[in-house]
Amino acid sequence: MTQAAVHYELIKEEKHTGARLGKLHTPHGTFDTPIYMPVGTLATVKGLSPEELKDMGAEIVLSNTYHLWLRPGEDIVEEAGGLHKFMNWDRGILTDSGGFQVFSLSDRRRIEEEGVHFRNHISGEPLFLSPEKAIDIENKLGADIIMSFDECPDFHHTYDYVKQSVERTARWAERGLKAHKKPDTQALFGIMQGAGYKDLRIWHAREMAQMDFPGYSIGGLSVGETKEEMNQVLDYLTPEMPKYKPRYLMGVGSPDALIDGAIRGVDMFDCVLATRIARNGTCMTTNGRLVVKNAKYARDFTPIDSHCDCYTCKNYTRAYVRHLFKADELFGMRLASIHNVHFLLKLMKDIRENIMNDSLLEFREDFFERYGYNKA
Ligand code: PRF
Ligand code: ZN
Repeated sequence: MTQAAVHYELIKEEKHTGARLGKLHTPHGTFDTPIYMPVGTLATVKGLSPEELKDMGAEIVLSNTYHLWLRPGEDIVEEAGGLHKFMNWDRGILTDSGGFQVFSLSDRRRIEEEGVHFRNHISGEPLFLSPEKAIDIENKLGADIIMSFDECPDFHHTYDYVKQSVERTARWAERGLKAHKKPDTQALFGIMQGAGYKDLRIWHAREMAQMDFPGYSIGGLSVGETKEEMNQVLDYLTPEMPKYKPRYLMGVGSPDALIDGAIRGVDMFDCVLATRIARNGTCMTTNGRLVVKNAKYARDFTPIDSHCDCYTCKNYTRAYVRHLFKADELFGMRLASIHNVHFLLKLMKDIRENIMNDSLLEFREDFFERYGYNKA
């Protein structure tokens, strides 16, 4: 009997919502949930050192099978002693399976029962990825949590298409489970799809629950549907998911979606948004988005967010960060990235505190009001 690599401990359910407080026990530490995972696609959270991430309180980062397979190649990472050693990060790592990236990055793909034929988005070289191949790469990369290989169809794709796609994704999940060689050190999560079709979503959730994965991912959201549509899916989907297993909402991480996802019982989130917008000078603040490049900040000697105690806000002003962006200085991107990642980590901390106090709905109201989500 093998020991599961990751164990979810349910600590508390919020009184007025579906939100839950939990602990995720992994081979690289125990993390409080709901949790936000910064994205380090290529084994680096762009511009930030592991020490900086730790100082901010990041506990688990996401990396991508697809990208690391293309470069430097999973064999080099394995030779280095695995992803943790390779990138000098001794906390949690989760790898996505490549399924989504194949569909979002490459053109001319051909999906078959066996897997997907597509082209390298950098060189154009023909490539093939299957559930077995994805798991083999993930086993070599060595993340604590790995994903099964899935297809992520458009939210508004036809019913017939999504039905045959989700049935195939269920078969791929089963093949991934069989191919997984390291269940005692790496937890393989099953990904659930079904676009906007309730019966398909629920069918898939039940099918996957029977396969007894140590955790479940909700895929196929934040792919062009409205926020209301996403919340509707979560409303009927999370109650179908195993209660004592972690629930991960893939690629979703705008501040409102973190709160609304947590309210519906999601435990884990990741998103490139915070770091991506930081690199073009957009900061998330208590009072909404702030585009620090704007001329109005040229003589603004206050911090980006006066409520924030990140390294950037403790030491630098809007005027200085604006200057760095105007002068194309790399440090500006780093300072904005530090602030944005810190902002989301702090938001998750606030969410957890408000679950503890059964005050998540009041917190949501207040946050949305100040962030500007309630304005039409
Ligand atoms: N599947 C996988 N990765 C993903 C997604 C998905 O559906 C999404 C959708 N938001 C983000 N990342 N494998
Ligand atoms: Zn800050």
